[in-house]
Amino acid sequence: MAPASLTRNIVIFGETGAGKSSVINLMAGQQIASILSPDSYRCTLHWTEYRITFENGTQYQVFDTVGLEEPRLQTGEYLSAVTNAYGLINTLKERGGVNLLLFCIRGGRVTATMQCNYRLFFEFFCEEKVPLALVVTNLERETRMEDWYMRNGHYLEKYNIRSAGHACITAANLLDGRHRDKYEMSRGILRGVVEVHCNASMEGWTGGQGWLASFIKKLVEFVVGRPKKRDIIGILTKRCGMSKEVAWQVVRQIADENQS
Ligand SMILES: Nc1nc2c(ncn2[C@@H]2O[C@H](COP(=O)(O)OP(=O)(O)OP(=O)(O)O)[C@@H](O)[C@H]2O)c(=O)[nH]1
Ligand SMILES: [Mg+2]
Repeated sequence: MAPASLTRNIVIFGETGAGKSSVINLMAGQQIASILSPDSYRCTLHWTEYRITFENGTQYQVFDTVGLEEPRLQTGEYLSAVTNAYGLINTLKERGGVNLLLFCIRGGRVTATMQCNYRLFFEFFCEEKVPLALVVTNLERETRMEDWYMRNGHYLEKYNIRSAGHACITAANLLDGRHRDKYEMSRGILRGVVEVHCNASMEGWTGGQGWLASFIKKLVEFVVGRPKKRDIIGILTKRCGMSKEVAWQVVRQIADENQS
């Protein structure tokens, strides 16, 4: 069995303004992540890390990521996303792998961008190997926050967004009256979902054989135009620190996958 002191790694993702930083603060019980700074550096799959310890001593390392803002990426954004993905998977590998994905969405309409973020993180980055829990925010106006899921769960399924569990919550800290009670209640709901799905006995996922080539190829689906081989070699050598030989191997793997 895994030692009790083991840190679980959580990747949280979702569109800007979905409430990721607020969810981290709610989970932590203190303000550790800054809320919405529109001027901050935003590049798909760029990440910031936070450490959270629950009262029972369980430690979590939460990776707060930048998601897609729209379903399409320009070539430059695509190349930066590849660089960030490579950095993130290597960092996660050093820490023992991903144990849980938290997909943060605002309780409203289900959109195509939500679906793209789900595909990017769950299908492409984690190859469907990591449990995913949905965190639905902005639900303080619901009489019972869980009702949102009753009404909307089937829309998510229509977009092929599937989750192992969900937390219907409010993550807004500055509310008063009964909304304040819902905020406190939300902490319990969120922590419960994290504890249930962040299985300590299951090894963290670190990306399998040929992960990078496979990720690069899948991500092309979101790109406007067709990225050039020499641009991919360029970022793998200049920004990911690979030798030319290894970068060529990756590009050849992508081509092999295309043929098979
Ligand atoms: N009413 C309400 N507001 C919320 C809730 N969650 C977050 N907010 C507000 O929504 C805004 C965005 O929240 P953030 O937590 O910064 O969202 P984010 O996903 O981290 O955004 P980025 O860092 O830009 O990607 C802030 O003004 C929050 O106070 C919620 O459950 N209810
Ligand atoms: Mg944030």
